[in-house]
Amino acid sequence: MITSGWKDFETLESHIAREQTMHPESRGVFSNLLRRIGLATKIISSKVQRAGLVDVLGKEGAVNVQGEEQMKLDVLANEVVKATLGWMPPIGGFGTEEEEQVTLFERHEGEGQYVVMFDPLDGSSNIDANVSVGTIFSIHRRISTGPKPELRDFLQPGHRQVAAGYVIYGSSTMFVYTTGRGVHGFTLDPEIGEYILSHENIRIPDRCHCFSSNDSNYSKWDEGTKKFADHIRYSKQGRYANVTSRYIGSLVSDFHRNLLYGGVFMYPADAKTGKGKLRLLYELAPVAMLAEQAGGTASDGKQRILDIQPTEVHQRVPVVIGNKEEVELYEEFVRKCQE
Ligand code: AHM
Ligand code: MG
Repeated sequence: MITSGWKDFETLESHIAREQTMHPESRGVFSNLLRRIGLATKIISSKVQRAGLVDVLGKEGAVNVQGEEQMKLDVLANEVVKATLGWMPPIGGFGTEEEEQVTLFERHEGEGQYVVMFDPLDGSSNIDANVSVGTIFSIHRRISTGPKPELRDFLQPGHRQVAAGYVIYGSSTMFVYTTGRGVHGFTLDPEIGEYILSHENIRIPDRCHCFSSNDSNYSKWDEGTKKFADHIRYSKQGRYANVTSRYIGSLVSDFHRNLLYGGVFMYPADAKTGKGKLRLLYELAPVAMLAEQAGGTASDGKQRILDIQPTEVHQRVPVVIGNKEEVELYEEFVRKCQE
């Protein structure tokens, strides 16, 4: 069908090019990088879609740096990301959930300005059941100046990200990203193989429609967290009159749904260990940037996720993310219970 207006056909490529014109000093290096991420995710999308047909379902037989069993598709997605991006001169280094060490490249002068972090296939424990999974990315400009990046280039707080986003492999494949100028979503048209702008300037609706957490962990939460969860789910009053529980167990999918419907997602700390499950650098910082750009926010219960100074690449932190009102309410519940 031919629809009217050039905007109907705005592709990820043209959107990135238009964004680039907002930065007259830009030489297109960063835009190329984003485009290339688009390509990597198209390849992963095709693998995910054919997963039942080719031998990529099931466990790889190895355990990753997190101590988690790797699925074959985790390994495949990681390889695709590396092969598609590793050679690019603007990338000084990258880190992924699947590898303990970050990879550093020695580039020519004036190159290697960015470091990129990925969760190549988030939510992959769901993959054999055909549940939506995703790829998450985070891009920082390097702060070191030598020929090779250093660890501190990766250990930057999330508010310094120059771009972040995810791709959700669901009933359709969507690329959602921000460069700090709003959140934009593109749906992959499988017939032409292009991401087409379908969700311009996404804003999280000002209502708490969904409450998302892994409820089987309830007994492990601290008092403030339990009270907050009970209040949102069971008070059935005012703003929470129509709240509903929704949890997929795939961060990208849970976050994406709440971004579009309004609500709050949390993966709080285990009260005994004080530790969260989700990883700061390649899971939470990117989605926190998207949340803020869409009018929401994200916190570890005490401070903004984007203000946390990372200390290690695979650091895990607790999180509550979604509408501002609920995230602030969570902080208040936690504070009151600690007084
Ligand atoms: P993964 O990166 O190994 O897939 O793990 C992260 C996933 C998130 O997508 C999701 O929010 C969370 O783990 C679900 O954890 P749980 O199964 O404990 O509810
Ligand atoms: Mg993950």
